[in-house]
Amino acid sequence: MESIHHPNLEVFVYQEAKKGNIESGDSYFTYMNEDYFLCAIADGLGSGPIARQSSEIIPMILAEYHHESLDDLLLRCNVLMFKKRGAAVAIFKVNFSSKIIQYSCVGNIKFYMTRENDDKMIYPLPVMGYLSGRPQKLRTQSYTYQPGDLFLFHSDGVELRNPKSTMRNSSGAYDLHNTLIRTIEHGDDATFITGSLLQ
Ligand SMILES: [Mn+2]
Repeated sequence: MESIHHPNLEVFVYQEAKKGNIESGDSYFTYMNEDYFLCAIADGLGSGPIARQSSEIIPMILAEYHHESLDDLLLRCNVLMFKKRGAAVAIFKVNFSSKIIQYSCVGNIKFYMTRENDDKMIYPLPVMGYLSGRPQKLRTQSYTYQPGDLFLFHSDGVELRNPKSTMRNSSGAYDLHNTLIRTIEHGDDATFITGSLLQ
């Protein structure tokens, strides 16, 4: 398990491969500097190495161009999907000084954010489809956050009946991580990333 522990945030990553495959068709990416945290999940179409060939483009591009806008990053990734199977991709950026999260997603990746003592849950809707190398419509959404807010980010290998109550019943990112490992159905390519936004 990869985890990040920092005054600005705490993050835990879980990934597994479809039963019988060595490699997951999902890829993920995290990067952090003093100004922002960038995080992405890519779910390659198909499974195994073929799926991986598409999804692994995303961490490679983000590692190099993490300073660019989310939509520019997705467009770079989209171009490189040409003649590959394609991938569902979601990226978010946490800006520490402005306390703003930006989110952009094409396809079936989910992001939720909850706040203690507040019944609302942030749940940005994706642009439908997947990155395929064809012209792609994109939409970045922005939200403010407060210290203590909890997020959950996952590929479609994770199925949750009630993400809101699962999140509200956990005491933080690590607790949520452990709860999900215990409760999700295992056996598909799956990635989930839980995080607590701190100062
Ligand atoms: Mn999947």
